[in-house]
Amino acid sequence: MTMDPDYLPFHPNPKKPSYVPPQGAVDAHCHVFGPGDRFPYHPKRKYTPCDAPKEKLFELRDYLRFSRNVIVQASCHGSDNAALVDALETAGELARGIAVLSPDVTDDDLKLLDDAGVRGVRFNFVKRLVDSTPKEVFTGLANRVKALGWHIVVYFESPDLEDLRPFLESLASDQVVVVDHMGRPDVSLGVDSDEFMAFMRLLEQNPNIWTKVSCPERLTQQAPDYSDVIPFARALVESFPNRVLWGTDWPHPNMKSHVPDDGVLVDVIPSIAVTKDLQNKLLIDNPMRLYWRS
Ligand code: 0GY
Repeated sequence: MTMDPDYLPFHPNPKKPSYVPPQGAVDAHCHVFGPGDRFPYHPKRKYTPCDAPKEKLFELRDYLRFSRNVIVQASCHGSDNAALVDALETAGELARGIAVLSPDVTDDDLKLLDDAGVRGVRFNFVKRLVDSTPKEVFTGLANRVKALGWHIVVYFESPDLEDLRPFLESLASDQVVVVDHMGRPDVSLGVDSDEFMAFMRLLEQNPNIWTKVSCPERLTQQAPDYSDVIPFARALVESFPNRVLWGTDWPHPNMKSHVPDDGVLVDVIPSIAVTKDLQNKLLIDNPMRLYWRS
């Protein structure tokens, strides 16, 4: 059943971005939610989203002049990937997916997900979003999806980095690990802070760790101006040009401070990737290499 969301709905009419992305650009972090009457939300979810169906996502993709999406399973659907798979089947070659898996997933389930276009599994460590999962469960899942050539996407907040570091490094010893939203730095500490330097070091020391330079809307302290987040994203793009991805984060679950305008978010791109070469890597070469190898 479709229910009332407990946060702000997505922007109904974003501005047309002034920035025109290169032909073939990929929005590498976005979600589909429901609709709840067809794809019910998980009974133990920590929030109830507003419906954000595939049709709206694909409309936004075209409006923003993007070509492809990477759709990431969010916590509100638990490990029921049905809405994700449905969106992937509609999009065909224009989308790939990141699933959430329960430990009892069968090899047949994995094959179906792979056939639909899933190329990775997400491990969520954000305490307000999920109950904690033992690391051995994640390690077991990582080993199982390795055979399919999938990678791992992790979501955590910066205070948890040091605890997670050994685990992330062991995952990244033989698999790509993509960190959502720059590891969620506290931008008020500044780009030279010990906290952000520790995140930069994680990427420096682990060539299989990538990150998404996304979600200024969640990190900023001066919304709807995102200039306080730009130095963080720019530092990552310039230091690791071949290991960064960009995404809208549409439909922006759990936004309570303001409603992000996706057109404004696209207009941030040339400030974080300041040359055409960096923009091509961020929006095309990197996501195509990771998600469209097959
Ligand atoms: C995001 C952010 C959030 C939610 C989820 O799985 C989720 O529910 O990822 C959030 O609330 O920070 O990645 O879009």
